[in-house]
Amino acid sequence: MNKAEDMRKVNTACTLDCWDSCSITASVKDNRVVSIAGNSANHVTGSFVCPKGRKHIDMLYHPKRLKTPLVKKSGRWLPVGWDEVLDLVAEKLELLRSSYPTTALLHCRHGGSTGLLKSIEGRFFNAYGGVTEPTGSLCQGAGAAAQLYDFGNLLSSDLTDLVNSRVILIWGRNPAETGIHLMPFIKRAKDRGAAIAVIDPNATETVKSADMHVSPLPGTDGALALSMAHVIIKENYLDNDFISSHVTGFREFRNYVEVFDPETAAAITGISREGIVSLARLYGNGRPSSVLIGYGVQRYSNGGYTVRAIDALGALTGNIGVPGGGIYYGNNCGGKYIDGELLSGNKLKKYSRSFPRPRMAEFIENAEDPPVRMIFTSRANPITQGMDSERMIRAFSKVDFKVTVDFFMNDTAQASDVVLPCRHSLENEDIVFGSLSHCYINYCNRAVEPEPWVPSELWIVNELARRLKLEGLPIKDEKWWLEKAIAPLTKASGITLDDLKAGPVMIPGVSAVAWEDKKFETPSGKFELYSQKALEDGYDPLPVYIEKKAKTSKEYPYWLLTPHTKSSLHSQHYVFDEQQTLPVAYINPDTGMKEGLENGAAAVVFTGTASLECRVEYREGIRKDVVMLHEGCWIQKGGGVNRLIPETVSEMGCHAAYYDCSCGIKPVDRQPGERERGDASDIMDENSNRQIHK
Ligand SMILES: Nc1nc2c(c(=O)[nH]1)N[C@H]1C(S)=C(S)[C@@H](COP(=O)(O)OP(=O)(O)OC[C@H]3O[C@@H](n4cnc5c(=O)[nH]c(N)nc54)[C@H](O)[C@@H]3O)O[C@H]1N2
Ligand SMILES: Nc1nc2c(c(=O)[nH]1)N[C@H]1C(S)=C(S)[C@@H](COP(=O)(O)OP(=O)(O)OC[C@H]3O[C@@H](n4cnc5c(=O)[nH]c(N)nc54)[C@H](O)[C@@H]3O)O[C@H]1N2
Ligand code: SF4
Ligand SMILES: [Mo]
Repeated sequence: MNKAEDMRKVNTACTLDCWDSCSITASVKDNRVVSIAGNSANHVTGSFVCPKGRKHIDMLYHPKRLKTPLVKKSGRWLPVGWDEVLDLVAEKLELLRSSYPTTALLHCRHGGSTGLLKSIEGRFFNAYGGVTEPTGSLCQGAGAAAQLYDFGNLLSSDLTDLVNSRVILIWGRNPAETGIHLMPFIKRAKDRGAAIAVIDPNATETVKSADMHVSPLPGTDGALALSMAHVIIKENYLDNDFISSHVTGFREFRNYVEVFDPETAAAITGISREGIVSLARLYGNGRPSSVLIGYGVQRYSNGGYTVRAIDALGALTGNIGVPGGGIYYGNNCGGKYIDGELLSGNKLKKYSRSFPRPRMAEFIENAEDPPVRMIFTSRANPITQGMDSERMIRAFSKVDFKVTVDFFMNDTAQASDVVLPCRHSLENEDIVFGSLSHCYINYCNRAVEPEPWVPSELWIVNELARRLKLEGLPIKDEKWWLEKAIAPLTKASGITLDDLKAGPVMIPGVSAVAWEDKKFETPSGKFELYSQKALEDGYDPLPVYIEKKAKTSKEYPYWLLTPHTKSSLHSQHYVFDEQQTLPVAYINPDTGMKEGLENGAAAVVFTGTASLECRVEYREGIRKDVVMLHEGCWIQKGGGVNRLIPETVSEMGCHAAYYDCSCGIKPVDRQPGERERGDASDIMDENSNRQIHK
């Protein structure tokens, strides 16, 4: 057999929690993935995969990938067999169930993998009796709540439609680093003459592709948008037909924005009067204009109103539901074709309890009736990625028994009592749908047979269900679950699992232009500038401007921004960082001069919550009142920016207001002989670092 015949190409998808959910093809030889390429059958993600996508191979074969279940005994990790560990976990579950309502268990899952079947634990825990689960969001919840008030759903046009735009505002979003497949569409629009403006207090890679960079004071974009609305109304860039047929509350909104004249807004946002007027004119004149709203803009305690104010610009100018005119934020296309109840098993639960996701540590500390006695974490790294990491570590340490399912000994695994390894998406059958960039459903065909020691999450919960004699979780294989999960799709369109296996399939009936029919899913059927529903929920019915919670002061004169880094999907790719390196704090060179910090100097960033040693890097173009550190680096590797950030919640959507935080920065004041930084060992159990692999 020659080499070419040995190589197999397997259709699958990138399961990282990224906007793009790329359709990919894995080349496999001798049961080993040798390369990963984009699958051009997906017209949005095409043949390109980003470095993180290619790194799935290194993840799969990483020497530190967990090879066996580990149990912490007297502070040391001991490898144990699967039967032993599952007996132990089942025994703890049995004990908990006999002593408390099952809500004494907190199930923390997040976006580690977007595979549909990975959520089967939801059904397991509901069959078990119903457990404590998070509500709200660490990701896009404030803006999502806003869009539900305005549009009644989250829909975005196909990215190809951007080439019809004459103006594109990229607002608090950084696609060049966080969602790369958008960039070719931006470029195409630009080549056809579109003007591109980026609104971001940071000088990102995306800014380099723009014609205009507007850099507001963090968390003041609501005032900027309302002032643009003021200009749009005053200078009559309105689409009166759209407003009269499809918008509620224009009069009330017009009255409200009267006070947001550009002078007033300039004082709030730090953008000049002229800057505000020209941005409003650019957008208003565009026809059609699009806005790509990112998630950075809503990680504030006023983030929901901010997104509502930006949405309003589309409604005033009729840039909604027309080719080239759109407000892009999220995309719920396809959800109705998946049987959510099947995988969640919501109807099975006897007990239920929820807590606000951004306040997980506080909840664990204070929960009563029952207290939290067990935490089961999967596809999540709450200690590194949740708010207030040190508080989270303390909260974890108070809970009797913690189980984490993961590939690696990350910070959350380290703070657990049992760690269970699991399969990578290249070793699993699964389905990925719900990309924010396109409306394809991807089937993950199993690329390689896993080592016998790596079970799927499905197998793990099946084994636990068998031990606990749970009736609500039938012991079935992947095919059975996936076929049932897509039953609504098959019923509506005839698309079967075999069709999906053959390559990416476009969700049927999705219009390339979102809201083309102007049938909004709000109570009135219109775009709601005035939302009665918001009023009933305790909010202002209009998109109003409220100030964010955090304040700068003499001690904390800077805004701490902690956005996502290009090189890692959250904490996941920091597994490749062997060395403990200081996190980088990006500041404007003028800020460096002012604080006595040279480029490359060691510095301490401090907030009212904690401090972190880092290395300064000058960045031209970043606001002078901003200190920027990327999120994601593990605490055990010297990172942990979320140690600095208190548990702060947005006004709507119960969302983590990570960027609503002020800080100071100063040179390191180290005594001779003192170690380079106060690293994680002061807050993490040093023994848990010692891992034994047999
Ligand atoms: N490489 C990589 N890609 C990723 C991820 C990753 O971790 N790494 N994560 C994925 C996930 S889960 C998500 S949610 C998305 C997020 O994707 P994005 O929304 O693009 O990313 P963020 O880093 O949240 O923030 C975007 C920008 O908002 C800016 N920003 C912060 N505050 C303000 C403000 O007050 N006003 C304005 N106008 N801008 C502000 C930040 O400076 C940042 O450049 O990315 C996804 N893609
Ligand atoms: N400061 C600050 N903090 C932030 C943000 C910010 O902008 N600033 N952004 C927030 C956002 S948008 C998000 S989405 C969250 C992300 O928060 P998380 O989803 O908790 O973050 P990840 O680092 O992606 O951790 C996912 C874990 O899942 C594991 N994993 C991957 N695949 C699988 C699998 O198939 N099975 C199992 N069991 N585990 C798997 C990975 O190894 C990793 O340890 O972080 C939030 N945190
Ligand atoms: S991380 Fe995002 S852009 Fe990269 S391969 Fe995965 S889905 Fe595609
Ligand atoms: Mo996210």
